[in-house]
Amino acid sequence: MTTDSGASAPLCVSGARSWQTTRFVIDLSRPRVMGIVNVTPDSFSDGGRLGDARAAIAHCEQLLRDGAHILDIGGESTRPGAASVAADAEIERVLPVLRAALGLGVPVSVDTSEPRLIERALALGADIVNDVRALRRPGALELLAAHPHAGVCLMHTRGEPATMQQQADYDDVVADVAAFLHQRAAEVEAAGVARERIVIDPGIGFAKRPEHNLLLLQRQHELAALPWPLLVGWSRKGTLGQITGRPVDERLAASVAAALAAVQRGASIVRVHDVAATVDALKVWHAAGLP
Ligand code: HH2
Repeated sequence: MTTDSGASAPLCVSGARSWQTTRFVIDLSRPRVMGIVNVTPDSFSDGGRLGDARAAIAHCEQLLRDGAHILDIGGESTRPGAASVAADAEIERVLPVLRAALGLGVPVSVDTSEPRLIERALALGADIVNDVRALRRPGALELLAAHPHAGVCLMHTRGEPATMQQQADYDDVVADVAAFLHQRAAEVEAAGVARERIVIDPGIGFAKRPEHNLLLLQRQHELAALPWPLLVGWSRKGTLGQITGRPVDERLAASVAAALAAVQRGASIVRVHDVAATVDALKVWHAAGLP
């Protein structure tokens, strides 16, 4: 799946896409599963459960047994309406878990926009920065540009989680999101981050109403046509609740279905809570000759 990074590691195998990160080159010729580790008191689906570092590390180990290819550790809830978290608290939550996760032999991503945490995480050897604000906080882009290899995920959103749903107005959401991602990824490249280090994400549920999220899935091929690999996170999100009428803890089947649909429409990486079910579904999908 991955090869150790470094100057001599091959970036692409037979033309297939890959994602350069600090220690690994992730082969994207097969869909990859990013397992979510929320070290937050208030995440929308699993908040509070992994509050202490030991529980979070045990959860990382479980996600790897379940087949996760990448771990994504976050200390800020970004659900609609979430209060902003103080940088010190976020850093304190994430660093001990990150330190342990970096010893588990897989690429580790830090889900943050906070430049002080980005700096500390990169200094520890984090492989990827997953930023829902696409490196728009002052200093964030410079930190990635100064690093030789770290991967980055640039996501579309508008405003801050507390108020973002008030900005969910689009003439053509797919065209708007594609234009934003195209422009932001080009800016990040121009700042010195090589193309093979960048993936893009439409930001399902971020400043979007259910109809916007569904259009982004129905027309996802328009995003997949952009020159950067696509990461998508549908797991347990509100639009799935709206479609199925189910609360957040009963959205497993809906989440797996959405992940498969995203892969079929060109996503290279799916960000999920339920790793075992998603990995099984992708194995059957692959055995059936689907992408
Ligand atoms: N969604 C969430 C958080 N981070 N990162 C990317 N790249 N894409 C996403 O869709 C995405 C993300 C929100 O989901 P979750 O982490 O489950 O909840 P919370 O933000 O409440 O912790």
